Amino acid sequence: MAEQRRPLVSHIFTADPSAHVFNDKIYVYPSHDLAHEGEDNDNGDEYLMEDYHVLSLDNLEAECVDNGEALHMKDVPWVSKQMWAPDVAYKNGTYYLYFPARDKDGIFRIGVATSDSPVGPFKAQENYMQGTFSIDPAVFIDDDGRAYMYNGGLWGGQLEKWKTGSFDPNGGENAPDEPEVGPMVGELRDDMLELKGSYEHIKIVDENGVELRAGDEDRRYFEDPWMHKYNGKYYFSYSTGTTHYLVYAVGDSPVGPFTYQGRILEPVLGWTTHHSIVEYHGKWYLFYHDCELSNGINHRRNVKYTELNYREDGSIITIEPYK
Ligand code: FUB
Repeated sequence: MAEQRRPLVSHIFTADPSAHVFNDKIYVYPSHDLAHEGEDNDNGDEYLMEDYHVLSLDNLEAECVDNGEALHMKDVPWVSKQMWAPDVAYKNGTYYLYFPARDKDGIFRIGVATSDSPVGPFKAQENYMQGTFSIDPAVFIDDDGRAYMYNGGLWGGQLEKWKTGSFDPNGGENAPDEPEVGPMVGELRDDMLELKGSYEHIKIVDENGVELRAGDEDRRYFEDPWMHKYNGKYYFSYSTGTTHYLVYAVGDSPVGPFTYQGRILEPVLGWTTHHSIVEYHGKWYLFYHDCELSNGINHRRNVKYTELNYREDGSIITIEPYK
């Protein structure tokens, strides 16, 4: 391939790409940004997405195909608005689409929809996954077949409103010298439709084993979790939000703790940065978005990919998006 740092498609705006290889093809599950004229704010009100389209590539030289609408908000009984960053997992002949959206009370929850095809159409469950909250689900199936969902996002994503275990509309981030509000992880049931049991905040620690501080904005978790396994280690990666980095932390268990390692991607054009990491034919790729097509309008994004490389010691070589 193909250093493809160009938008994968340009006929629609796309963001938050979750890439997977199914049957030797690459499938990308993005959000579908709408080109409205609304103002941006810290609550993410400008991200008014209503549906999902699945993109696919027969190989990395092939044209990217938009397989059309795979799920629309109107067909999800519990959703009121804002279908944000999705992910897909495959198990036992079924593709499971995980997606966040606001419920009828305006609270972000995680839903799931199923299909027997990787491009859908997907049929949503009647209700959201019980006990889930906040945004940005990413599902990882370990070598032993156990599946884990990672999720959470601050500010518009409401993660900090769940610190007490129930929704507090006035809940805020912790003080700068207190531990960060960590992302969530929960194992999924065998049927992949609900959490199995515990749903806990993940601990991300520094080189001394101390939990990252809420004020450590260059390193603390903001949103956009992803999990991949490389040489037997669990790589938990995420966006730092306010400082616009994609970073990663490594651990020995899929549920953490994870030790902060460094940056994957320097800031891109646009406020948000969001990614996935996938292996294809023995090489690793970072899928991400920026706002190239709209010249920097934060809610009109486009997905891209580039190759991702590791050093001998397993560390990731930081990518400069425009060099
Ligand atoms: O696309 C809406 C939100 O923007 C996502 O959920 C976040 O990760 C950020 O990319």
